[in-house]
Amino acid sequence: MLQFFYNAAPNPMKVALLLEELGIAYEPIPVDTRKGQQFDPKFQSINPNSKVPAIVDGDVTVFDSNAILLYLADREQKFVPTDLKSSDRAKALSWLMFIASGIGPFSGQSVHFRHNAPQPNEYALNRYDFEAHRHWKIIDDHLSNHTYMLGTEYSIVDMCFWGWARLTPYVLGMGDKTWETYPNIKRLLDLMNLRPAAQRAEELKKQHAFKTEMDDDAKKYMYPQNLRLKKI
Ligand SMILES: N[C@@H](CCC(=O)N[C@@H](CS)C(=O)NCC(=O)O)C(=O)O
Repeated sequence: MLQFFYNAAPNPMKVALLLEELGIAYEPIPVDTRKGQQFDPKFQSINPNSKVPAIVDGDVTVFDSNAILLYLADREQKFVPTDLKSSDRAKALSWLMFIASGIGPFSGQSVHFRHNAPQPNEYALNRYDFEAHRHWKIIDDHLSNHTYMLGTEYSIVDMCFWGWARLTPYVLGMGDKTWETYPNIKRLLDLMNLRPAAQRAEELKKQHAFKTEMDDDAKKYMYPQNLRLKKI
């Protein structure tokens, strides 16, 4: 059975949603990153980047969330434009990479400097918050005249959007005001949250008891760079 290495963070949740949409049988395997399980050599042989998600599908191992989305959608020929030369396929690739290389990293750093950094750092927060907003505005503008990210068809690009969009009020530190600024993101998010697969994906984490405390031990695993700064 396909093994799905995950936790409840945005990148694994994209893949949980696709697995649920496809109805593929899978074994969810928790990787508790606050306990340092991402550094277990057995897991590192699956993902040398020591991050979730990753999957093992028979002889095939795939890590990095959007690579997994594309692999599974191609394998099943569902939720992705399959004509490799088509404009729709090119659009899917563009948006997948945009979310992987822009939305994800800038939102992640925005969360870090807003909520987790040991000292306030106005310069870093301003930079990442600015870039997170800039990227989310591009998505919001795009969704002002597209029902789904690729137009009329629901696809893995929407699933990849969903993983992060659920957290934008936290990412941007704006709470419900987020939706006044980004109403089109809210529209698609609400539409997707109605999907039974999205609800099952949200329920998945209840099967496992992930550590919730961000204590010193968790910080050691999550922010190993702090070791270089003696005073933190
Ligand atoms: N580019 C990767 C990023 C994966 C990633 O950053 N995963 C986070 C959870 S969303 C993680 O494993 N964090 C644990 C850590 O950084 O130690 C992807 O899209 O899968």
